[in-house]
Amino acid sequence: MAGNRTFTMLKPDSIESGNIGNILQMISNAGFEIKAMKLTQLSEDRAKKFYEVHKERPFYGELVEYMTSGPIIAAILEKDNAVEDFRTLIGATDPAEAADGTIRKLYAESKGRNAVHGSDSDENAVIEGNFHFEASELV
Ligand code: IDP
Ligand code: MG
Repeated sequence: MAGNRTFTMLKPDSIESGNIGNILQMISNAGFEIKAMKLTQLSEDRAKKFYEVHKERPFYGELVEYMTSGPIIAAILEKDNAVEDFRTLIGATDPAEAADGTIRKLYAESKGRNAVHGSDSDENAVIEGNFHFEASELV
């Protein structure tokens, strides 16, 4: 994935609120190409593992409960400078702090229920992509 791929999840709130079409359109309009995508639901064990880095944080339990509360869409996206550009497109973790025009500003409900995930480094993009997809599922 060396620099040109990132990993995203459209989180349960974006599916519940009916915004996945709008969000995928924004991702496409920003120049990202979808290399893999699936509708799936995280088990408690898998959500705990995905967010293990946050296990000491006070919101960890709430985060795992929310991320297992309904289906998600997992996807691998390609674009030059994918990780950084996608973080710019989604905006700050808390929608109250997210820039105008970002996905979280438009569609996130709160700091916890914040519509989308975006990898924070090239290394984590690879780890997270591999967590959700087999090599054979990539185009
Ligand atoms: P990020 O998704 O913008 O990278 P992180 O700090 O890595 O943000 O946190 C991971 C996820 O944990 C967030 O996207 C959000 O869903 C949840 N989260 C982060 N901080 C809080 C909080 O203070 N309260 C509730 N949930 C939080
Ligand atoms: Mg993060």
